[in-house]
Amino acid sequence: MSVARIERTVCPHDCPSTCALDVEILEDGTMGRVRGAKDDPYTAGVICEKVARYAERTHHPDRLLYPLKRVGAKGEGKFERISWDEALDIVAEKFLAAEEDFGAESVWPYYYAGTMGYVMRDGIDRLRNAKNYSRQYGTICSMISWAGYVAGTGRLQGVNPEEMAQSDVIVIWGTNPVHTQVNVMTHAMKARKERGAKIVVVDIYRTATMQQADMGVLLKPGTDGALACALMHILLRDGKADREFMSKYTDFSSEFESHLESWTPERAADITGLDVAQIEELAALLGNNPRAFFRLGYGFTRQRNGATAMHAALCVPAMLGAWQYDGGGAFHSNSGTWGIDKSLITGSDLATKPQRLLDMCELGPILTGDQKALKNGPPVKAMLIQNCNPAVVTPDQELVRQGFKRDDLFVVVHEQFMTDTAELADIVLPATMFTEHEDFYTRGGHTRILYGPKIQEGPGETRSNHWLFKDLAKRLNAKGAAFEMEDRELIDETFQKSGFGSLNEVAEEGYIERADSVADAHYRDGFAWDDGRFKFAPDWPATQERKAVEFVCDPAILPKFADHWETIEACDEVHPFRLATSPARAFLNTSFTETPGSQKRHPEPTVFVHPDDAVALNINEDDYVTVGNKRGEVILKAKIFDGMQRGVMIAESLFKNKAHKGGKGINTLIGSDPVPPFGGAAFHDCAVWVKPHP
Ligand SMILES: Nc1nc2c(c(=O)[nH]1)N[C@H]1C(S)=C(S)[C@@H](COP(=O)(O)OP(=O)(O)OC[C@H]3O[C@@H](n4cnc5c(=O)[nH]c(N)nc54)[C@H](O)[C@@H]3O)O[C@H]1N2
Ligand SMILES: Nc1nc2c(c(=O)[nH]1)N[C@H]1C(S)=C(S)[C@@H](COP(=O)(O)OP(=O)(O)OC[C@H]3O[C@@H](n4cnc5c(=O)[nH]c(N)nc54)[C@H](O)[C@@H]3O)O[C@H]1N2
Ligand code: SF4
Ligand SMILES: [Mo]
Repeated sequence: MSVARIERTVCPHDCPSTCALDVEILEDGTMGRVRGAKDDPYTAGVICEKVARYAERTHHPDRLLYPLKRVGAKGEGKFERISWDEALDIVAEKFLAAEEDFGAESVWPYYYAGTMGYVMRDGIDRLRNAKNYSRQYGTICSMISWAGYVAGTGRLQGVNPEEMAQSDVIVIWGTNPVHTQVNVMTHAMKARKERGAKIVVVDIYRTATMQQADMGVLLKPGTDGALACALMHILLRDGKADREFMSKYTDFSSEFESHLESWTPERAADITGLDVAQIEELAALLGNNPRAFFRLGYGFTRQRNGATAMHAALCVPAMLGAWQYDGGGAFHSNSGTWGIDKSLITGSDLATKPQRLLDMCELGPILTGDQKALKNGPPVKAMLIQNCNPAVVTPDQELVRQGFKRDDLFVVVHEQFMTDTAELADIVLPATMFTEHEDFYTRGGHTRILYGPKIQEGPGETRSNHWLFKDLAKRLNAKGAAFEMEDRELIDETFQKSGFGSLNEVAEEGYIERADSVADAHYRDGFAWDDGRFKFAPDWPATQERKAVEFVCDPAILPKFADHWETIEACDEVHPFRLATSPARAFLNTSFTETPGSQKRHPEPTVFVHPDDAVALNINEDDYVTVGNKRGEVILKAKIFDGMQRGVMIAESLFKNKAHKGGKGINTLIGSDPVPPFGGAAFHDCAVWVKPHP
């Protein structure tokens, strides 16, 4: 079929690239090819394979098209079609009853980043606030890394990734951009081609990204702090630390210097499993090329010491004085820089009572009545779930599933597909996709705010999240200006309140540029603390004040200086292996687990096993193995791979739970204990036993 028109929009997924897209709309109104916009400087015409095939997802035969009501037992998957009116009457009745019997806090709207659009993602907070429902502590993705980064710089902001074009060394640390944010590679490769920049990748397995690197640093999970400290030890020892920069721009002290004296490369080699020679080689490369760009990912922070590891890694460019140079410095996320006035969308002024804050990662303990996790408040009796698939993605899955099966819990899931979570619901409502509604998006990995218009009609009786909030607000008697607005109006007002101009103006341009000046991005007038100094000695209480976060530990237990903190889930005789659940290339969390192209790339859940471990365990290629710990057991297919240290296992995730033999998904093994200092889940930090599956 021929192409009727090409529309410019934005990828809505939770990926730092937030690509600008050119979408073909065919004669019959369906979606054709999706391409990366060539005129967008960050996308530069390149997108990932899963979104290039987006038509498979939009026009998937399994898309939810009508509201459904559960008729079988919870989780049995038996539903019947009902009307929207009937569905919403039931939802309203259950929510009002929970509020009446157990108080407003017994209702817990739950969401995450299935769409990153502000209107469709964050609008759920407006309903929450207008009704005084329980709040959600959004820890699942970036809480740990945020904490570690801000502890150093004072602000979640860094050097524009396009500056990689001017770097001499690019250190890709704890992220696998070939899988998770392909545009980092575009810019890194360009720097290599044009100016011979060296690419270093620090990871715990030989990822597709590491395969393209000049130097792969393959360490043991949760040991990045030790590597960072040894690098700093060598820089000081060899006179390669920029003392002038440090004295002007950091809190560098003789006390910190003596702390680093003990961090010899030998000590770090012992902990990281690296060779002393390799640590020396990396330190020399950096010391001789301080125009170094540190692209710090999320992956290495999904450890119980992740915040301190992020902080320690971030200290290396500060000691090098890398920030002074164009193309030098660090970047993790720009989420601290948007300056969007979200108050209309989230109804931040609507709440009339304090609402308890429940940790989304503690969903299992919360639903199974753990009083501490419930903050000693009422049980959760009703939930609206959007943009999230917690029955797979949250830790401590046994508890999560047990909780969702409670007969006295009412759950409504608004979804595009019959996910594992939807299957456990009482009411399932069909949702539109990004091309079928209006929204705007920010770029965690870059500097622009992008507008994404509606370019297609949604199929069947799909409705947008915003439509649902408006309708539910009426039935629940929730009041707030934005419940009366159409999505376009809400975007327009939000842009104007934020000082970005009108929606029509932005739509014309396509984006809003929010890049800080080069000087600000490099902190040339000082870091974002009162004294303008980068902190090698973090002030955690001051870091806490930068965002509405809570300590989950006594701050006194945190290391005083950049350090390796021995808090990861240690191996023992029963659990001799360390498992990480690094993202799969063609899935995005559980999104795309339904599309044929992605399923072809990832036919079933696997685990990489080191050849020597395989021999010791009597496991052969493609054997099924059981991986377990005190939280449960999961069955995976073994792939023998020499790309990690002995004792490390990698299960590229996340699959549907039922894609696993035995029906238990990978997060069965992961703990929900909140990671210090402010919470989050240690998805790649897990001690396990492994044995052949009979
Ligand atoms: N294809 C695909 N893309 C995605 C996603 C996906 O699931 N699939 N998820 C999206 C989301 S929500 C996010 S937040 C981003 C996350 O993207 P990233 O920042 O890339 O973070 P992770 O993917 O969690 O992990 C990155 C790498 O860290 C490694 N790692 C784990 N533990 C350690 C450690 O202790 N030290 C070091 N050095 N490395 C370690 C993992 O092996 C992995 O290769 O990606 C987004 N993009
Ligand atoms: N083991 C392990 N677990 C992990 C991770 C890991 O690396 N390892 N990564 C963690 C991370 S970083 C994150 S961010 C979380 C992410 O976890 P989730 O946010 O749950 O991400 P997805 O699994 O992609 O689920 C998003 C759902 O939103 C739906 N959706 C998309 N757009 C819309 C919309 O407009 N309206 C509605 N109503 N629904 C929509 C999609 O169909 C999809 O089912 O998972 C975490 N879990
Ligand atoms: S998932 Fe990431 S890389 Fe793929 S199109 Fe979306 S923003 Fe770009
Ligand atoms: Mo994430």
